[in-house]
Amino acid sequence: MGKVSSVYSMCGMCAVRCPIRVEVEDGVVRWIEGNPHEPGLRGSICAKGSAGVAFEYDSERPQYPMIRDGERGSGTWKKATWDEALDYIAEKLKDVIKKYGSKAIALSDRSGPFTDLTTSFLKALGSPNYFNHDDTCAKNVDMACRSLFGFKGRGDFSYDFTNTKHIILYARNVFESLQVKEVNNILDALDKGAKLTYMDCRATVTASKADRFFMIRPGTTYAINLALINVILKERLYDIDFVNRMTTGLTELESFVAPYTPEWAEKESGIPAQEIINLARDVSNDKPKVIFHPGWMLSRHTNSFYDSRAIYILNVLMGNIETKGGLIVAKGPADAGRKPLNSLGAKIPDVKDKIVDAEMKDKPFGTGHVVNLYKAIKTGEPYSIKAYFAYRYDPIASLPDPEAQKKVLNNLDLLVSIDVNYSQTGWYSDVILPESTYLERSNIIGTVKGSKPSFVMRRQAIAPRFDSKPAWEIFTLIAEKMGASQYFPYKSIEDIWNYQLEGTGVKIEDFNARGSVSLAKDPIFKDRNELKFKTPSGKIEFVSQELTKSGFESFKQYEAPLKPEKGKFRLIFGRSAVHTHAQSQNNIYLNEIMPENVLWINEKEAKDLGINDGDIVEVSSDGFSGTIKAKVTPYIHPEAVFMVHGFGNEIPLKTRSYKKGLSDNKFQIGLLEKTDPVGGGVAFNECFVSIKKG
Ligand SMILES: Nc1nc2c(c(=O)[nH]1)N[C@H]1C(S)=C(S)[C@@H](COP(=O)(O)OP(=O)(O)OC[C@H]3O[C@@H](n4cnc5c(=O)[nH]c(N)nc54)[C@H](O)[C@@H]3O)O[C@H]1N2
Ligand SMILES: Nc1nc2c(c(=O)[nH]1)N[C@H]1C(S)=C(S)[C@@H](COP(=O)(O)OP(=O)(O)OC[C@H]3O[C@@H](n4cnc5c(=O)[nH]c(N)nc54)[C@H](O)[C@@H]3O)O[C@H]1N2
Ligand code: SF4
Ligand SMILES: [Mo]
Repeated sequence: MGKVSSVYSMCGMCAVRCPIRVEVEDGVVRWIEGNPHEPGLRGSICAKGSAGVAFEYDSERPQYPMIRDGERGSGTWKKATWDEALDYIAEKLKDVIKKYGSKAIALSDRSGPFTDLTTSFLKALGSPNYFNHDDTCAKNVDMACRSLFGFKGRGDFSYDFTNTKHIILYARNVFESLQVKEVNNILDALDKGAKLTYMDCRATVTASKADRFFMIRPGTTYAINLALINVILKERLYDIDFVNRMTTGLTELESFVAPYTPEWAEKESGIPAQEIINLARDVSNDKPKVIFHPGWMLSRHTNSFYDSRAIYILNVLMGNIETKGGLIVAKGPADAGRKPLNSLGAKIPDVKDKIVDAEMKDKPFGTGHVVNLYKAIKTGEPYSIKAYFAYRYDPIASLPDPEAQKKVLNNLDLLVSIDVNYSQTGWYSDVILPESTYLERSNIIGTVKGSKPSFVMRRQAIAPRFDSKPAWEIFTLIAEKMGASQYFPYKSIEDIWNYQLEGTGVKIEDFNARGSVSLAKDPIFKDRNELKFKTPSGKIEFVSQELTKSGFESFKQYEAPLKPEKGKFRLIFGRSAVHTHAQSQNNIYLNEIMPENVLWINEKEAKDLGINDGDIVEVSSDGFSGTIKAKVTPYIHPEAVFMVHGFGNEIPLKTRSYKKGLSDNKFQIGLLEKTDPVGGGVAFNECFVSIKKG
């Protein structure tokens, strides 16, 4: 046996970024497990995390910088040195700046604990145009959270699953669309007798573990929520003292929900009125130790903002804010009496220009919506965007309608993808810059908020296998070529770490023992009756001043979702426990477990269409169609069909997944511009398809 070392780092197989311990022998990764020092993790990782070894030793990923050598998307590339590729980028950027100003440069990334690097990079170039993926994920939830609590988003709460008595999940498939720590905590709670209520249009693994499962009509959770609030207020089942003390707008809420009875909700959702009443009474008995999880999936209809808002309101009515077993306000370093990390952008002058969607007409609540970035690229309004970096982000695979997107992206003078895989966006770019993998690089230090805030470090475990670079170096080199090296003066990751940690009392060596540094000895709890929220009133605003000011209502009348015509179905989607979005389908292990997706269809509907389990069926929407195997099952609502997202790869260099399965995004034609009008989230679920035997 060679020399074995152990490195604490962070998994990179999905955006959850679980803490890991990596075992390295003679420079080769032999073993990856969950960081045993992390109490919630207890050494576990998921299948995708374990398959990190297969990802690392795969050669079907970018191995050197590549510059397009043909039409966009033609798939013909020139191998380039880093100097050539970065010179090419710098030259284009300088041209763009000369013609349109620095604000014509945009970047989007996956968000998370390391965005200080990308936002500071843009600041150094003089652009305000930073975006993340959230319009396609949980933007409506974030905006709902902001409207009630004044918080930035859902991340300002953590959930105390371990101590809760009742968890209510709305299309939040926790056991497949997973986060390892959350799964462990929920299983612990269930072991201790907590109840689980789950609503989905389909019976998932999570449904199989639930005490109550509602197979609900697509798009109707809002009806259930309005009826729950109705019962809870009418029967005075809420935490009266907390609500009176901490909220504004209760009277308005009461009169708004009055017509939304359980009997009415039954007609909308298909869930019996008595079940809704029972749920309301049951959770109220368990309050405040209950968690209504605001989920993500509710983010994908046109009523999702108000639906998510209703879920937060239910939490508040339970008085579960800042209580054990409820929603805990996430604490940052300052709450622990500690100095936060220095921002890499702290010494860079502020950018004068406003982000491109700040002055758009008909825009949703807040700014930084990536769909608005697309609008600006398309129309040049309110000003032109001509250069776009997609860093750790694959919009062509994750926003609707790839073909419509490509037309928009053709307006760019420069499109750069910085990725560890060949992504769909990379394949359409002018330049692909390969980042070193999460096992081959270190990141800037990140802050993780929670009841015990901490600083976290992703640390290089092995040398890069190919001619790749870590993001911090890529952005430093571009800044240098753009004449902004005074703002990015770093020569090594240690330079960056030392600068970030200055004055915090934490040193680089402090991460050696367990990979992170906790900033508080014990969980920080505040007195829930003394909480000051970041809303204009300092209270939880059922009637939101900020919404009113932006011209939006605080309560939205229910509108029934469209019912598909005969022979048509609403296309819904979600994850598998063994894949990450569109990035893992070519992984040699994960591909073996799940090489392609199938189409779930209700057995009665299938029978009418003459479709048997395992038949090949044709799925079509507005001019696009494809074939896929049918999974005929009683466990999906008859109005919906379902497929796992992320398949149908069209990049020949990924040979194992090439043309396997179908991409849900391709059916979502016209949805690039269909969003929740207030939250701004993409209304992916407004997609209808026809099915026939193939
Ligand atoms: N139709 C449809 N659309 C969807 C969804 C759906 O289910 N159906 N899901 C939505 C949701 S919830 C989300 S969050 C988004 C996700 O959409 P994205 O954020 O685009 O997806 P990811 O797979 O997280 O990763 C994006 C890219 O990052 C790359 N990457 C991974 N690790 C690294 C790294 O260490 N460095 C670099 N530079 N790149 C890396 C991956 O190879 C991938 O190309 O998609 C959304 N869009
Ligand atoms: N294995 C794995 N885990 C992941 C990820 C991954 O890629 N792979 N990605 C992570 C990310 S970025 C996210 S956002 C989360 C997503 O976590 P979730 O939102 O929990 O996951 P999804 O699988 O996208 O969707 C959950 C369910 O929504 C249901 N659904 C669809 N439409 C409707 C509807 O109208 N009403 C109701 N009631 N249900 C509906 C689908 O049937 C599906 O089972 O997962 C995270 N965890
Ligand atoms: S959930 Fe799995 S893939 Fe995602 S970071 Fe954790 S171990 Fe890695
Ligand atoms: Mo997501």
